[in-house]
This record gives sequence, C-alpha cells and structure tokens, in this order.
Amino acid sequence: MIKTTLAALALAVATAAGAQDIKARIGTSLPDSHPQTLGARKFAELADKKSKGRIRIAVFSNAQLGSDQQMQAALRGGTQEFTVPSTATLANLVKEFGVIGLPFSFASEQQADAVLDGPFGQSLLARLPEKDLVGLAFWENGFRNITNSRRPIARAEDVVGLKLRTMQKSLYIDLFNGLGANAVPMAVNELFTALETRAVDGQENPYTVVYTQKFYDVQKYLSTTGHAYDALVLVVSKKFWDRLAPADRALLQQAAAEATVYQRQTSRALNTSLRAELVKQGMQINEVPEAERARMRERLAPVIAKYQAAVGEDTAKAFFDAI
Ligand code: EAX
Repeated sequence: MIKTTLAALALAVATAAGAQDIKARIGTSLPDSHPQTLGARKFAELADKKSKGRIRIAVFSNAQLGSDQQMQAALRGGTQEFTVPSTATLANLVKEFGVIGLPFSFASEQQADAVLDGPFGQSLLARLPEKDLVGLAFWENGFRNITNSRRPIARAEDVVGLKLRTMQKSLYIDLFNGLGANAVPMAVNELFTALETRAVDGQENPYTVVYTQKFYDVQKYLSTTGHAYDALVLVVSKKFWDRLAPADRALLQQAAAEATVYQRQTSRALNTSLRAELVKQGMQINEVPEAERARMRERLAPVIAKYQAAVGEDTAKAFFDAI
C-alpha cells in the first residue's frame, strides 16, 4: 500500500517536472526512403535530442502498423501515438480537410505553405481534437501525376476507360470517374501488387511515391497532370497528448516545427530530382499541356461543385480566399 502510494507520488512528481520517460510509435504508410518516413525519422531524432534521450519515438514505415485509415483509428483509440496521413484520408474523419485535395487548386508548393501555415490551415487543425486527434503540422506529399501501363495521357480523353487506383476517399473516386476512368479505391500499401498483376492499369501519386514504391517496374507512362496537391498531417493521439506534461508538449511542438522545414525541403528536392531517375528506370514521361489540364478542370466542374458543398460552402470560400 505504502509502496503503491510512493510509486504514484514519484510518477506525479516526475510528471509535474516533465521528466518522465516516454516511449511512443510513429507509423507511416510509405517506404523508409519516402519523405513521409524521412520526416518521421527527423521528428523522432529531434524529440530524442531535445529531451536528452527521455522521449523515444520508434519509427515504423511501410504500413507495418497498418494502413493510413487503420493507423488513424489506432491513434483515436490510444493504441498508437503518431502518424502522418494524407489530408484525403483524414477527410473521412473531418470532412473539411477534403478541400486541400480539390483538383487544380494550388499553383505551387509555396502557395500551399501559405494556406496551410496560415489561419486557414490552423482552423483545419483545430477541428481534430473533437475526433480524439491533435494536429502538429502540415507536411508534404506533393503534386500528384497519373502513371499507367497503357498509354501516355496527352489529352483529357486519354484518361477515359483506364482502371485507376485511387485513395480511399470519395472525392478521389468521383474525380477519376468524372474524367471517365474506372476508379478502384485501395490502400497505398496494396498498390504495387495491384499494378503488377494488372488488376489496375494505373494510379496517381507524386514522383516520390512512384520512385520509392518502385512503380517504374510495373508502369510505363507518367503524365504530368499535376491534378491535385497532397498535404500530409502530422497527427498525435489526443489520449497520449493529454497525458504529457506541458513542457513535453512544447518540446514536441518545437520538434514538429523543425522537422516540417526539413520534410518539405526533402520532399521538394526529391520531387525535382527523381523525375530524371524515373526516366533512367525506363519510364516515359510526357508533359500534359496547360490547355488539356484546363479541359480536365472543366470536366470536373460538377465534382468540384459537389465537394465544395460537401465540405461546407463557408470552408470552401475561406479556402479559395486564402489561396
Ligand atoms: O498518404 O495513398 C496514397 O496514394 C498517398 O499518396 C500516400 O499514401 C500518402
């Protein structure tokens, strides 16, 4: 009895001083070499360094802890601490995150930074606690391009009839069906096999995903549709977060802010340099003319209107005003 009380007291003192040892896990859905995981590793390193080894975050890449959807559920339940989903899958939980992926919205990464780091992005993060999550930062996946094994996409019509894997989010499903493709939603960690067995003809992702997942082994054509900008969100389980001492929360916020600078730089550098690597690996890359991108956007007007309404006209207006 006395022992238990003393132990409880020791824990309380340690907690008050922010001095308890903390072990946590961060899970990503992509390989070690992808900026999603590189950012996670940097965040873990910074947390370790700033806490002098007291806060240890183990990194699990490649969906070892589950798909993006499964990891979000684990964070909510308090059985996993951190993950970094796309705003697209996070939108299944908080619909307002869906605006980020609205097709043909952002013109550059810098524009995305300004919106995400500004009041609009912060207003999205503020919606997470009611879903048992806390958002620490926006990271980058980047502009998404279509790859496939059948033909280059030179005109909007070339998308018609392609079986394309999409993220597990209705916006993406409607988007590709809206362009005349047959959308097949699935988790990204199942995608290589689906491409290899030709269960689907193609998929859409930034250069970093195409390269680090070795899609060049099973896809011939990459067309620079740049149809959507994909942001990732560094999220933490609220159950875990609420148990931390305020000083540790501040330390982790700082680690997240520093990791964000590194993550975005790395993502941008790789999305630039890997294009040439994909050509070396035998992919045929074609530039989609602006006029064709504009035609795709026109075809998607009903889908864009539907999702503007779905996220809420106020949110959509605030988003477009922020761009
Ligand atoms: O969350 O599912 C996807 O295609 C995403 O680009 C990726 O997993 C990042």
